[in-house]
Amino acid sequence: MLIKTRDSGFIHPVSSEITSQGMYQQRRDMIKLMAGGAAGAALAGWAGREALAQGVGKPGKLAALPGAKSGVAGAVTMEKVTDYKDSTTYNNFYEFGTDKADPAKNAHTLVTKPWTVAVEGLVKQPKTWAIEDLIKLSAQEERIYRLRCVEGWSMVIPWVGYSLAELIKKVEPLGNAKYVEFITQADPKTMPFVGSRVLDWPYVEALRMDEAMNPLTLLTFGMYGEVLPNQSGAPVRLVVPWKYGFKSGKSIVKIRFTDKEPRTAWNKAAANEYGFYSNVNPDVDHPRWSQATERRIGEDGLFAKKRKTLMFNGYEAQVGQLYAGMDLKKNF
Ligand SMILES: Nc1nc2c(c(=O)[nH]1)N[C@H]1C(S)=C(S)[C@@H](COP(=O)(O)O)O[C@H]1N2
Ligand SMILES: [Mo]
Repeated sequence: MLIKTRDSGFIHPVSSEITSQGMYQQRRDMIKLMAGGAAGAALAGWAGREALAQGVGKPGKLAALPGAKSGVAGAVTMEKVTDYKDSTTYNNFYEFGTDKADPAKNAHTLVTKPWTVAVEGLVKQPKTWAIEDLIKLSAQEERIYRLRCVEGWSMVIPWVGYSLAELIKKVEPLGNAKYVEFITQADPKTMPFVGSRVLDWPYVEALRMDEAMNPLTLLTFGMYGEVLPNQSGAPVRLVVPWKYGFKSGKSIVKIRFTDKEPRTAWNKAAANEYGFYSNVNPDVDHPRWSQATERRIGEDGLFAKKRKTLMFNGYEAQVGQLYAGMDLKKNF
């Protein structure tokens, strides 16, 4: 169901996402029931093919991008890694459609070569980087992060990249730079939903400078030892593991240093629902649903238990001090 937001009058599909998530789960449950039960050979065959398509996971055939295991505190979890097929077929990338399956189907039209990232605003060294040079700026690390979507699902992914702090140090922010804004690609020729009124394009996200400098904030070029597939934000995205997934902008083309808190795409769409900080917090409900639990993608069977959502997505030891003294109910 599409709903109208009070703030903007824009139609935005947050409620429909919840519905499609529910349908996805039902379908998976059905498949498992049919595969296991006495549903007959024909159905079992279909379920088998469907399971294969959903995928027991091997990375695709993209270029290798290996990274050494990260030494950053908290950057590697021992939890089971989400199947590649699951994490690359259940995505939010609204430039390619609002259904979770749309990005995997549609993002092949994204042109990732040539690609540049302009670093601008309040820095001593503004520069437009060719993606090839940006990749080489620092050593690639593999970090196994949880990423939790505001809608209540999560994944565990071996990302490849380096701390955004490496780039920030290189470009030398001026003393008055307080925020970093991430502007992503918005090309109506290659992104079929840019031009739809779902969001105010380009998709923009932002962090406070100290959040951007935190070593956990990953400038990400790959996953599972390969370059990012288009639907996951090729050729470069952010992963900010203690914040709701939407803070992790995909297919970044511009990084701008500012002195004022930037307006972000989801904040513009519904300010009462999506605050600037958007830290994962089980104690602060979204106005339309609880944030206390989550569903791990790949554990969505009929009897799978929901997981308890952790404060700062489990990264409290690493980032809790960034918010000392702040009222997290106000600064949600
Ligand atoms: N450019 C862009 N970046 C985006 C989005 C988007 O729609 N467009 N969706 C965000 C949301 S809501 C989430 S949950 C994550 C999902 O990342 P994943 O598909 O790799 O899991 O990407 C974020 N980055
Ligand atoms: Mo999300």
